[in-house]
Amino acid sequence: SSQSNKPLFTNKTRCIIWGMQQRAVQGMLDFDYVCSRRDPSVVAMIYPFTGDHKQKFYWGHKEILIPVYKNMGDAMKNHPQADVLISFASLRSAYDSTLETMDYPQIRAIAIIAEGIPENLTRMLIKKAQEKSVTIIGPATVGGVKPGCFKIGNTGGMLDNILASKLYRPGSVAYVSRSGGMSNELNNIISLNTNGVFEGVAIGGDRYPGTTFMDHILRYQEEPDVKILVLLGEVGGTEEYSLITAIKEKRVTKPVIAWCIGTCAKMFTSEVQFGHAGACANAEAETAVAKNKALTEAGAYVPRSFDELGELVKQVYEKLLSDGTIVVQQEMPPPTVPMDYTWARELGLIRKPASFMTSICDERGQELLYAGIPITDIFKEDMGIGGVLSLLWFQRRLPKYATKFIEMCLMVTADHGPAVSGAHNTIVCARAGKDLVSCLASGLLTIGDRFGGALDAAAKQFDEAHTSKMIPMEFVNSMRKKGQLIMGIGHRVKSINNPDMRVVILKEYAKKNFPATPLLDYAIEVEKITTSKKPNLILNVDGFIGVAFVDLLNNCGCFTSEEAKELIEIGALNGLFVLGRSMGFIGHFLDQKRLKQGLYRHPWDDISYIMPETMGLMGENTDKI
Ligand code: Q5B
Repeated sequence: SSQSNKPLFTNKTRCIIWGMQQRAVQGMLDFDYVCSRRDPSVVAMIYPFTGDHKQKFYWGHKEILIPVYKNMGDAMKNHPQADVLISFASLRSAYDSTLETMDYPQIRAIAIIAEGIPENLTRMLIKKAQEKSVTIIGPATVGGVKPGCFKIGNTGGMLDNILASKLYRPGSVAYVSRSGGMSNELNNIISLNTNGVFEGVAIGGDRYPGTTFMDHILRYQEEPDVKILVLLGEVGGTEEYSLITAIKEKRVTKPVIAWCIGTCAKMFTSEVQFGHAGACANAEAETAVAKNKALTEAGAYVPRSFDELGELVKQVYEKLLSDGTIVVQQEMPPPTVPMDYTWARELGLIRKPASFMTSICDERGQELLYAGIPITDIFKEDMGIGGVLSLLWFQRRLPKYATKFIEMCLMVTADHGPAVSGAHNTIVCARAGKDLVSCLASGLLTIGDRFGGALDAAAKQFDEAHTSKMIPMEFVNSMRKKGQLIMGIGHRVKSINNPDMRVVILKEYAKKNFPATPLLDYAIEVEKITTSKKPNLILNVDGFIGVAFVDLLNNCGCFTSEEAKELIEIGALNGLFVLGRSMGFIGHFLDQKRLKQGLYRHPWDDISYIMPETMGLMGENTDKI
């Protein structure tokens, strides 16, 4: 239709992309780079669903930013040199956005990728495009490519394909096809049999393409560097006859190699609709066979089958080479574009030590795995929280009695009232208006040697004493001599006279179900000594879980003694209290919020203010004042 005398694309063409198509844009930039373009062909993107921002892309080795605009007007205003718009709009928004695009006179060409735009809307777009002298490529197309200059979106495939088909520099053959997929095949066929592609356009598979075969062929006819024309038509429509007329009228004088695909349609008894909306013969003349025959008669080079297309292209090319019409240019190697990391890895070309290692959970596959066990099996086998914990913390299945013991530990440590350090902190934090995570964290941060975090240290102290065959009395005395508290001994409110039922429950279970409890028995002997000194120096809940867990690790048959030691060393047992008590802390947080408790301020009468000067006044230097 329009602009047939001007090159549609040059190596200075700037375009705007409609849609958030990062992969396509990167593909275009890589193409530009291997074409040795000075600047990227994509200057901006339009995406109405986010605010204005910038997207990062690679330009060779460098990183560059391309602006993304919410409004088309802003993109046009800020990039007046852009004269092509590539629209990745969906079939629902393509019509409106293309109409809007045509309101900007700077745009000379629009490629519409969307498939399925209603034909009546496409016809209205075509009408407006003709009025405005805008070239539309598509709809329902991958676009087109002009080697050395410009590539529309995903045309030509990935970089390896572009390099293999030498699309980084122009050849002498220009083609038109309907299909985008087949255009890639043409890139391959032409590059294998000639000095390469000069330009190729896939006009799209719809019944009403924005530009026709002839629009492009007439451009190619006028382009001195195009020496051979290739047409890949297909069953349906009568467009190929326009070329036949043009050849007859000598408006097209360059050699034409043509083939219409869909000759197999004659093997069917009824009419066949191929993949494209326009690929259906409505009359005998629209069949591929009839069109191939007519093209042959008009003097086009028509192979006997698609398979022979390459050979025929080669024959025509060699003829033009020998008569001097085509002069082969010296090959210049294209600049190298670094390969994308993910692609290189997929091809097995590179290896890199991983920054992270993990050995407990894998979420990448179809099903989540905990220590290699699919989540469905975990439920099928009713492994419970104890089972899950043993997989994630210890990387193995533990016997049922052990996973039940773990669950019991979590249950008994779940809460011990609002007065303990952690719950108190959680409450104060909640009353200061903080969120769940902050309040929970504030509570958890109190867990340590004195409160709730004595499990590992208790396990270690008792185990070392027991392994070194110290009798309980020696152990107690040695600790006193060192001036150290025995971890896991002592409680603020529980005592021999007010036994801790949590410990009673766990003790009964361990004695009944564990294969052996040597360390627990040892700790009970120690407790007898400490409680004889002070009734509150009981084996407390931390101490009990600590020593009982050592017995479990050592005797359940699932761990070597080294593994058991390591688990205690790295703090696994305190994890039980942390996890269990998190339940309580969250409970206290929710409780405070529910009770709408206001900011807590500790009462002055509960704080003893002792200032340094006051202390001085009461000291021995009083008489000097
Ligand atoms: N004495 C737990 O102390 C507590 C001694 C000891 C030798 C000991 C203290 C202690 C070790 C750490 C430990 C976990 C601070 C506790 C827990 C969870 C909880 C909490 C809850 C929940 C209690 C009085 C006299 C002194 C001390 C001597 C004390 N402990 N001797 N070994 N371990 N234990 N923590 O009552 O001669 O008079 O100077 O640090 O296992 O946190 O509910 O509250 O579920 O939330 O303040 O159960 O035992 O005793 O420090 O005034 O000592 O006994 O040397 O002797 P108290 P103190 P003396 S379970």
